[in-house]
Amino acid sequence: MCGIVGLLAKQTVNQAIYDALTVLQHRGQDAAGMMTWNEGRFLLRKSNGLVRDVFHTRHMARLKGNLGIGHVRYPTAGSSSEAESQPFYVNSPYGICLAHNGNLTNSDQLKQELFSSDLRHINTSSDSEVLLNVFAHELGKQGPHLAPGDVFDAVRRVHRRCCGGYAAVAMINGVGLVAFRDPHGIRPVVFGTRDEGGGQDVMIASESVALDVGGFELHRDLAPGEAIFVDMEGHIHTQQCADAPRLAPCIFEHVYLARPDSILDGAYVYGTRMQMGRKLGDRIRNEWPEHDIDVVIPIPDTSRTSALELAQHLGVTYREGFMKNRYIGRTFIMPGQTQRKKSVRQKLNAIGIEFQGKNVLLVDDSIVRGTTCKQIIQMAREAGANKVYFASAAPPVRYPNVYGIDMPAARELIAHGRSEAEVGELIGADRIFYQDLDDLKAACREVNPTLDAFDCSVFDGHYVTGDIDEAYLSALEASRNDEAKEQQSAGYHALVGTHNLDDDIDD
Ligand code: PIN
Repeated sequence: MCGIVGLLAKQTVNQAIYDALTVLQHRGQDAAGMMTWNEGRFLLRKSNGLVRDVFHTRHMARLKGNLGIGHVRYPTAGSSSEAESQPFYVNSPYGICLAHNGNLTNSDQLKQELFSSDLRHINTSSDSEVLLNVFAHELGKQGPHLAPGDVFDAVRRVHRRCCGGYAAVAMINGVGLVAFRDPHGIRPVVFGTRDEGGGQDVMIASESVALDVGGFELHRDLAPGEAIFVDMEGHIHTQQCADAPRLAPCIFEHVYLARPDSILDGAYVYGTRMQMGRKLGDRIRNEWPEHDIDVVIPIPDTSRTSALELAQHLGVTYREGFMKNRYIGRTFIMPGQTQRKKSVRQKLNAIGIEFQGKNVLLVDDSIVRGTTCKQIIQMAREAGANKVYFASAAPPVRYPNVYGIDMPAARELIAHGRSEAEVGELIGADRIFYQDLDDLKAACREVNPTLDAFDCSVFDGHYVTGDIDEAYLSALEASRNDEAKEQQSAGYHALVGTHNLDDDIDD
């Protein structure tokens, strides 16, 4: 997953984009980038690392202009090389740059088409470069003077060619800011405005928190298949560009990916997580009315909201039994299993008095690979717990994600092909409780009753785009399991080491 932002303002945008990227940092900590447009030229700074490490004062000073886009990346397709950090740029037609969150599921086929029919070369393994080139090619079919309708026609053809989950923001040299969302609205994107006195500024971002920090008023989410075009005067144009749009947003955004203070598709994530806690509490009480749980302990941070509600609903004490080192990155989001394993103990420490002699119910947002929760259960035992029960606010994650979340190999998922009880045993829990999938959907609908369908593929193996088969999943597994990614990454770093001119030419 990644975070994207676009801004057209009456004043320099670099600081506001930087601030927005900082609040979207949870969506990707592997690389960051910003491209601004100033007097007919694009200015770029992108590199591996956190936002605060990528942009130095000297870069910011050179990122001039009142129009810009930004990106934070966690790699899904392709490697984690600097060459594949975003935004990407193409010089024809007009000069376009683009930042993308999601994953194209027909990227290989598109790449071939781009080369043989559209005469375009893709120089990385990133599907975002593919998306940009498809958009550029389709835009090139419109006349030399782009009207809003021309931009929307191009997006319409992008939707016809591209499959998968994608939310993208782009700048067209001298024309304006564009964003579009895939016809199922799998990945989120919102927009809003602020009036600083000199006129209207428009921001587009993955999550509403980015708008909050900049003082923007949230207008709404882009509808599935919809595009927004902001012209150079700041006028907003929107149009539905998909033939058969149907909202089915990724439910995992509510489980874990999004910040709780974001509002996605009209649902406060904080609220959906509270409901998840209630539903799970109900399930535990129904399954085990005579339970002997002494204390509910969240595994920080994401599960706190659900765990607190779960405890209250169950009538059990809630306690903070783990302290988190806030200066360490999220475990889930680091590339490579070796790194993930190593960081758990650096990240969390148990507070002995909350565990000694007690039957504890640990709550996490989800169980994905099962490696960190196994270690955490072990830590709880070492801290003196009597019984250690484990609750997941999400159902078992059994299937790979193909829409931009890094869960590519089924065999890396602990619940793949296993029962709930088998997972409990493997992670060393005395008893395990999972959320029911219908309850998870209901939790989101309690907050926004109009949310009808979701992409729940990681839980039920049903891929809403309808184009995923076994062959696709096997190929994905081969190219994107942890081992393959570690190797790929090493190769790219060596290449970048000799060819990276970023500091010289771009910033
Ligand atoms: C971590 C959120 N959350 C913790 C991410 C662990 C799965 N993992 C998904 C649980 S935080 S494992 O709150 O953002 O810090 O199943 O792969 O072991």
